[in-house]
Amino acid sequence: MSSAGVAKEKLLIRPYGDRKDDGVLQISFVLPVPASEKAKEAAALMAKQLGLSHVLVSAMEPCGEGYSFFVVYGRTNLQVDFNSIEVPVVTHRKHPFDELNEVVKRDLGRRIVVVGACIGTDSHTTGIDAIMNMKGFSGDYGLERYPQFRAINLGSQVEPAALVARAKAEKADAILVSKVVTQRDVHKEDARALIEIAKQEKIFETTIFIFGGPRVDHKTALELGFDAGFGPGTKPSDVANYVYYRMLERSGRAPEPQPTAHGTQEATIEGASASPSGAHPEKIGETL
Ligand code: B12
Repeated sequence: MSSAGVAKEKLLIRPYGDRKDDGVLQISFVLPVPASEKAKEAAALMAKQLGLSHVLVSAMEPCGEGYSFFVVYGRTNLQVDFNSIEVPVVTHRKHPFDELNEVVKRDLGRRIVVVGACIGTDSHTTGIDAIMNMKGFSGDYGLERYPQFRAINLGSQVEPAALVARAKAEKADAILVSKVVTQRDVHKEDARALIEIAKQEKIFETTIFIFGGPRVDHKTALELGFDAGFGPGTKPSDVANYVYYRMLERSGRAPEPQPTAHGTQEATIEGASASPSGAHPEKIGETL
């Protein structure tokens, strides 16, 4: 059902291999046995048990001692109704660099303070650096470059408590959290710990929490108590615009999406939006 309560027409889709709707897909996995004809048969059996037909083990490679890696093709008769899927995303204006600095100055009358780090034992600095460092990422300046942002990058292996403490000391408007290692869901564990500490330190309600990393999406971030989640390909300008609009929204001044005064286009910031109903309602406002 659409939000207006009108049933949407179904759009059934399935994987496309050689011909549309043939259901052909490719999976890859590791089995904890050395490569052999028997291991190959085990891989085929695994694929059949997953419900695939026309199974073909197209590659088997040794992968460490006593392990083997497989690429297997097969066909599925499953399908999904594309029109029944709802994913939280937001459309709002995305200002270019100079324009964003202007509107921050005009609308907020001060610099936005953001404090970020890659938390826990995670030593991957490149994600948070891409967003915060002067140089930025993919031709897009980082937050340090914005005159209207004060960006404090604490680097990697920062304990959640240390990040919260620094953010509190700096009266940060937003906390930027990066997690790249996701083994055993450590990213979620650390993210939850950070939110808990922020609540204890009484900055949860007044701060914008942003979660990022290669395996982070907006939905997961909302579930963990963050305002927004940003995944692969995020540009610093996505984050800068998100924080500005979120601050306006929280102060009850968010405008309707519309072309900017400077005539630039509206843009979609993938992965940044208000929450689906029910998730952390105390922190969620209207979609911008
Ligand atoms: C470089 C690298 C390293 C370097 C890191 C150097 C550094 N200074 O960062 C070194 C060699 C140190 C390293 C170490 C390890 N690594 Co490593 N590493 C990589 C590698 C090859 C590239 C990562 C990278 O730099 N990406 C480029 C950045 C720009 O992309 P990104 O992080 O996705 O960031 C973007 C978005 O995600 C988003 N984003 C990220 N953070 C944030 C934060 C905010 C607030 C926002 C808004 C957005 C955002 O914006 C960014 C720009 O678009 C990846 C594999 C790969 N090809 O991705 C493995 C990888 C990440 N490493 C991996 C592992 C396992 C490790 C080790 C644990 C290995 C080991 N056993 O010792 C150790 C880590 C130890 C530790 N204590 O953390 C695994 C992680 C598996 C998992 N999912 O858990 C990967 C995926 C390799 C693999 N396939 O196994 N690694």
